[in-house]
Amino acid sequence: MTAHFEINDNFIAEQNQKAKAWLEEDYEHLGKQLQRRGVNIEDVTAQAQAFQVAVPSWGVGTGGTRFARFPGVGEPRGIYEKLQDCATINQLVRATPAVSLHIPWDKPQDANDLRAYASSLGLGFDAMNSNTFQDQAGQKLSYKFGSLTHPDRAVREQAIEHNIECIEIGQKLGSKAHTVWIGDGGNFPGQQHFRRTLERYLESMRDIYKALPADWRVFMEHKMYEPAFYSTVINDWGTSYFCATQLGPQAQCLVDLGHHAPNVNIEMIVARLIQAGKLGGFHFNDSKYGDDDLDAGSIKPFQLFLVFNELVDAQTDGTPDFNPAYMLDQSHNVSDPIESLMLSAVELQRAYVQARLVDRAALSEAQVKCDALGALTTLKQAFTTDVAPVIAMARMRAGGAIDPLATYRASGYRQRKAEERPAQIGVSAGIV
Ligand code: PSV
Ligand code: MN
Repeated sequence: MTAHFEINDNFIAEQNQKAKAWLEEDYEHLGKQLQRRGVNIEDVTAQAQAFQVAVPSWGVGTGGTRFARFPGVGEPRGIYEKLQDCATINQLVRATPAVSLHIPWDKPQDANDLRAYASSLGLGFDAMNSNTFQDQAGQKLSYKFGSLTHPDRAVREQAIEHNIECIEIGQKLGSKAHTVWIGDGGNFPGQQHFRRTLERYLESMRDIYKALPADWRVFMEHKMYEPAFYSTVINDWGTSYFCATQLGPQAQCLVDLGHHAPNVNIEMIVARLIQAGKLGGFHFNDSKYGDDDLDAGSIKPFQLFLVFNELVDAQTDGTPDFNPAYMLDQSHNVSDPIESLMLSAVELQRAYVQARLVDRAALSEAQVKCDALGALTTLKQAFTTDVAPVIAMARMRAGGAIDPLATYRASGYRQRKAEERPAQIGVSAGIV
């Protein structure tokens, strides 16, 4: 079945026509440059085309900070409209054919119908996400003092039930993984008994684990702080790794780049989790100070490259059962979410392609010879290679836009949606 897209394919082809001659010239030049390094550009373009990252259902709405939300025009008003926007992102960048769904924010009334609609747009579903960090209207018991780790068993049971429901919905949607992030933690010393709280987490997670279909994985997402500002139950990768080993082979760790202290060596955490066979997936975004949820690659592109360097190293090494799920998790208060998500997907593709260009034999040799700068320059050679022509060519050949941002803006998509989707009354809080 060919996917239905909102922007006319001929329009994209016309826009591409304007930039095609230059792209071909740049591509040819880069091809020669790579040839000198013994790399065939066509292989790299095929790698770029194979790269995929899932878009978060919640990311296509305007997010916000905890202080305010400034809604944009033509915002999607429900999950069906959100999927339209996700499909438009994929139409232009051709690297985002899956959506990661948040329940209950984007809970479908009829999961089978939603799946059919998504597939008509060329979309599938990646990992599900539960939400026990907020109270929903009509909810029986509050999560104010925790969910899966709450001292009251009844609250824990409610949170477990919710996670099991997410898995059941995900099964209907064709998803194969479930992500658990909890806001549980303490704001004051002494508020929580550290060991008992973690024991309760494991007890709750065991029930969720039992509900997993045999071919599913459960991801635990750690976060250093926020909303709890003194202690967080699943605060770091060590705790997450400990829990994953306690639970069993289907449990793995999810790394959200924004959930670490500012100078933490995230690429090394990634390597450690790979080595332990526990790297489940990513929430990609970028940050300057904390969990800023800025667009991927907007603040620390070298760090992003170094993360991908570890991923590519594991991939090309043939690491067994290496299958991390790639998802974006960012929030938009001042930009059009479609633009931000497109550019983030492109930044990830760029970091991936650059990491594929690392001369691994030269890097190994430098490492063995204790040649620190030889190793660094090998990485820098790959990182400073302008691979834009490769990514643009990959997109164009797949039917996407050479310049996704310019094509999107010229298409008038947002203006059309502003007319079709009149603003809704009511202000929702920012997300964490
Ligand atoms: C928490 O900060 C988080 O990173 C989790 O992934 C949530 O599910 C998501 O953000 C949305 O708020
Ligand atoms: Mn996240």
